Amino acid sequence: MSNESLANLLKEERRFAPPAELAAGANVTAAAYAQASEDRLGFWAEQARRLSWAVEPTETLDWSNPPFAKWFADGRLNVAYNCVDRHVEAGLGDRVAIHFEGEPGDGRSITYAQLRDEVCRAANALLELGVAKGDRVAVYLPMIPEAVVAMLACARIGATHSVVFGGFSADAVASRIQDARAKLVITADGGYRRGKPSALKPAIDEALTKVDGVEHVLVVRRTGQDTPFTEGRDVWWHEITDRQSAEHTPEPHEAEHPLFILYTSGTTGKPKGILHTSGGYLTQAAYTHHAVFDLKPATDVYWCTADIGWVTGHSYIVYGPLANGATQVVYEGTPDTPHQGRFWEIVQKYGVTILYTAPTAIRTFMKWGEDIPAKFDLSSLRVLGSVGEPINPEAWVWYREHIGGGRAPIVDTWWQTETGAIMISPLPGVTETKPGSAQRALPGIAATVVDDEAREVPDGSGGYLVLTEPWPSMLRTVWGDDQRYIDTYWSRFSPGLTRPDGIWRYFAGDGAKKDEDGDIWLLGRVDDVMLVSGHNISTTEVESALVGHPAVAESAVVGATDATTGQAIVAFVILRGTATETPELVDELRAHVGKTLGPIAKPKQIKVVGELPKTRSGKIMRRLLRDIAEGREVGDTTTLADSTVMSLIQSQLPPTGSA
Ligand code: 6R9
Repeated sequence: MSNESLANLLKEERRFAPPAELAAGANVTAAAYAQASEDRLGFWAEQARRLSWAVEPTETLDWSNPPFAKWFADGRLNVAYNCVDRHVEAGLGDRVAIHFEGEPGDGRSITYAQLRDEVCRAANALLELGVAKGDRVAVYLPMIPEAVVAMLACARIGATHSVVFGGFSADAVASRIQDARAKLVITADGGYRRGKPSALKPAIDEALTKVDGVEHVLVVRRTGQDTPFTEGRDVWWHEITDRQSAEHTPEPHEAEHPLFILYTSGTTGKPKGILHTSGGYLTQAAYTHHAVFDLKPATDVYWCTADIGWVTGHSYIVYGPLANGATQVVYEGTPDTPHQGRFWEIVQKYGVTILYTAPTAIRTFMKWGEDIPAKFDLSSLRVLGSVGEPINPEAWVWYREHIGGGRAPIVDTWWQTETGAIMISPLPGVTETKPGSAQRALPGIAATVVDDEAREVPDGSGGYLVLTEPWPSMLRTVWGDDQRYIDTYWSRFSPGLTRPDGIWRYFAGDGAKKDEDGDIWLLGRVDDVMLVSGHNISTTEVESALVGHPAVAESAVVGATDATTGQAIVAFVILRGTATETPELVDELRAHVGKTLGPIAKPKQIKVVGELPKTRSGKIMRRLLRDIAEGREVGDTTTLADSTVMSLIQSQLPPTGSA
């Protein structure tokens, strides 16, 4: 990448001030930035006091052996006690912790007192099954309350959980169980997806033919479908938990005790087991949930639509919200079952006030049309969050307008499995927001954009996003592979490795630019930056320009090898329901990109398709589209949410070569 820039083409002039009422009563004001920059460690020490410690920490950060951090190392706490018991002890036992909404329409509301009892019973069951502090437990469950209970039961007894997304195949589960050396697996007979029961347990049975060391499989009954059972190994969740005591004394664990491992797929190589520990992780998950969503636990109804199998589910369904005593919705299923208004029906039913979802979902709702949310009462919504990918300005504006009623501020939250919690985001009562920008590092967080030589770029330029100070919820290592931790995240821009300036810089793998105000715009993974005739152009910016045209619902842009320009821009677009594909429209789209970003960014080819290849967490897999654009056989599709998408796309396209 050349020094001068990644693309810095997109001009987005719209600005939205925080609503006055929200600003007046906001949990966090602009003063937090100043306070944290004066005394960063003091700021985090203060945030750690949101938690209940059995032994208060006296140390904040130990960075004597970088890049291996210890936070609050001499403190001891129990994470499950912090998420559940302490709220009951504070007299909030009758507050609803979880409104569970099953896909078939069943549901139950679980109070903090009930959650406490369930977590204690599950913890006692794990102990009966021989699970001890330090053991690893794999969790492979649908989005049901038992998933939350299972994670908290592990945390309570000091077992490290490794949640594997319920959509992953037997092989993917097997490699994760093997790498973590899990002793127990918690699964279910199945879950409901798209209106039908979908089996889970058979994948575990298959996975366990390939790995050893798993002593028991604990099986939640969710769908009641026929389920093979291995005598002696498999145990029904309800049978074992029903006979347990609802009392369990939470033992305090060290702040640096491993809380969980979560595997990130990565584009190459075997999945990395990202390790998170207890005190620092919970501190930042709780603080950011309080600050970024302005959570008022007594009155808000919060809903994060992520799956528990992703980091967003860990930090913003389980640990952050529960540590803060929130009332939240947990929904099992898909957004279009039984109809395309299901999300909005849920918002209306529970009076959801804070909604946290992903750009891929928002673009899908745009494609379905605004008349669908318009049928529901969404007036309870007061803060809207976005996570997972850069959000295109047009999708941002649509979200604000058609879901947020033109009032609710949007917080575009940048973070990663590795960062554990939100790092860059507007604050809803403080920030004047800009559609498409995550804007500014949160109080206590240091982020910037550097060039190839690790020099900070001036405002108005692009480069690589780096984090320049350790943070409480940072990953501690890659499970079992310290060297890979150093190589992947720290070697590119840090001292002793490649730089003499003494600053440790965490390389996130994302391209970014700073605008004239110093606000940060994320430009996608650096692998997704195109080099066209010597200019760096980000796929994100071209995609946003396309989505800015009224005929386009979604787009994915790749750089294909080109003899004259190095790379040529190839765009795949999904049209909105009202538009039809014509050569004139394709020309118009190309001209529209040229007008928005400049002629250099005009796609050489635009291909109209019905679907885009996405991972199960909704990220577009551009690598597969590059295979198509370059006329290669399509590579590994095992992490796609829907494995048939690639053949569908190919069948919709004319033979390679034509636009
Ligand atoms: C939380 C999560 C991390 C990658 C990250 C970046 C992309 C996430 C984003 C965003 C732009 C945002 N990403 N949030 N890009 N704006 N608000 O998604 O974790 O699954 O580990 O993915 O997602 O590329 O590096 P994870």
